Amino acid sequence: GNLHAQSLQVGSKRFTESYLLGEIVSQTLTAQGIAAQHRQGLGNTAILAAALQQGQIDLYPEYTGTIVRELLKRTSAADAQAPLKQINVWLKPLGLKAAVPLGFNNSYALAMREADAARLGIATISDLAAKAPALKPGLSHEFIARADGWPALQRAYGITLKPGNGLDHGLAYQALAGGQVDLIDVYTTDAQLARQPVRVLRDDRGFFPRYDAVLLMRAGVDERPLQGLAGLLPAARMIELNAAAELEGRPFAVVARSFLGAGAVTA
Ligand code: PBE
Repeated sequence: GNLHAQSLQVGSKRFTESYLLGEIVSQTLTAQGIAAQHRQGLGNTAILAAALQQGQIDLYPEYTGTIVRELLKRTSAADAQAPLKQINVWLKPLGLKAAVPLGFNNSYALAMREADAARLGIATISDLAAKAPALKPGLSHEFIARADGWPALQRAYGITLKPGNGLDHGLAYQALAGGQVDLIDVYTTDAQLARQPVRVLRDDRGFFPRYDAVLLMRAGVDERPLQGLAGLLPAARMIELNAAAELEGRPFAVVARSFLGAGAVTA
């Protein structure tokens, strides 16, 4: 076979945390003598899922809520809380499995500038819906289009705001700080959340499912060499790694190497 066929292809989505996890996974495999290549930032969820099903990649970091809502298209509230075992029953007909829960939840949330939220008295998404302030949303492209994103959130809460133009998640905090937009979707492990005066609105109706980070792979991939990563990343640790890459500008591979080198995984 060709070079690709001989080494495991690890994919990642186009945001800081996914790049970092892709590096952590590929370095963990390599450290155990398993040839692996990281295909970085291939695109959004739909692109990664298609690449996996078509065999262009063998595995990539994904999130339970994303698997249930976006890949499996299961809409019930109960399904969103399904344990990994149940998720794997649903994944099996697709030739896929999810394994190695990494230890953190990275949920979508809505956020505003702290000053606006305080002035308008908005603490929850219900407050946002009830007060219907004239805010300009700056939502990420994927969030606007996803099954667990804006249209369903709008329906669940009766929000009347129009979503406006989409933006790249990497630019959202800057656009919020600069006043170009007033309401953004955030990921709860974003490094910038702790560094900016933003208020994350409480999801008081429990709209968002859990988004526990796991590795999604083709059914034939052996997850055992990666089992050492299970539970190694509490949210606070993931946020630190995201900060090292995004705020301190350290290369993904370097951040991943120092995490693994700190005795994170023993082969
Ligand atoms: N997440 C939260 C999403 C984006 C926001 C990381 C779970 C995902 O990549 O599916």
